[in-house]
Amino acid sequence: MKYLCKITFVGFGFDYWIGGTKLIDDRKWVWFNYGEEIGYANWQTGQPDFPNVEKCLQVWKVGEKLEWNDRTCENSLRFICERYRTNARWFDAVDFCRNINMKLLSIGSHEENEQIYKYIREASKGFEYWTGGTRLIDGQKWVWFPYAEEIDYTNWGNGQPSDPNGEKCLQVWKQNEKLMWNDRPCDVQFHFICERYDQENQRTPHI
Ligand SMILES: [Ca+2]
Ligand SMILES: [Ca+2]
Repeated sequence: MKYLCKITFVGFGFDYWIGGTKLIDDRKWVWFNYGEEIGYANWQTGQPDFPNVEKCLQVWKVGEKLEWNDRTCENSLRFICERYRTNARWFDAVDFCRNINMKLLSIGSHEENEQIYKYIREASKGFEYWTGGTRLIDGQKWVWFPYAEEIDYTNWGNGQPSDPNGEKCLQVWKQNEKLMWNDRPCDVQFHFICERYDQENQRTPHI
């Protein structure tokens, strides 16, 4: 099961993640979804307190108020999230997801393809997205990065994949009200979606 979300306000009880982070350049706090620098801030007294390890923004209940705390991103960032308004080359998208301990989206079944399509439609941020699919290893075999799992379910658009020499990364796009797949050159910039690693599948990445 994959979880789809925008990082806005998710959490349990009185601890909530909000979409602030300084993962982008390790210095500025920005709103994750938009890359905008955070203007208003409501840090709890003494926070932020661990600038080198706590790089995501949490809010929590302090007395009767909601105050801010920097916290390690790994703690409970459990959701697949999209970085809006940002296009990136495939390798940069891989790096970005890795920096937040996630990986680029993989799609393992028709149901997942439909689920992602619904999410993309509702998010309305664009209709061309990188996934973690690539055939960079030998130019032939399509695998999901980073585990190099062979891709078995596919949903190629008409005439795709079209160029084994120049198009080695897997993009999904909206075509005739469906989410179709297309091989594209890895250095083109698209939106992208990161997802969490499967809990059941904690093997060491080997690409
Ligand atoms: Ca803190
Ligand atoms: Ca193509």
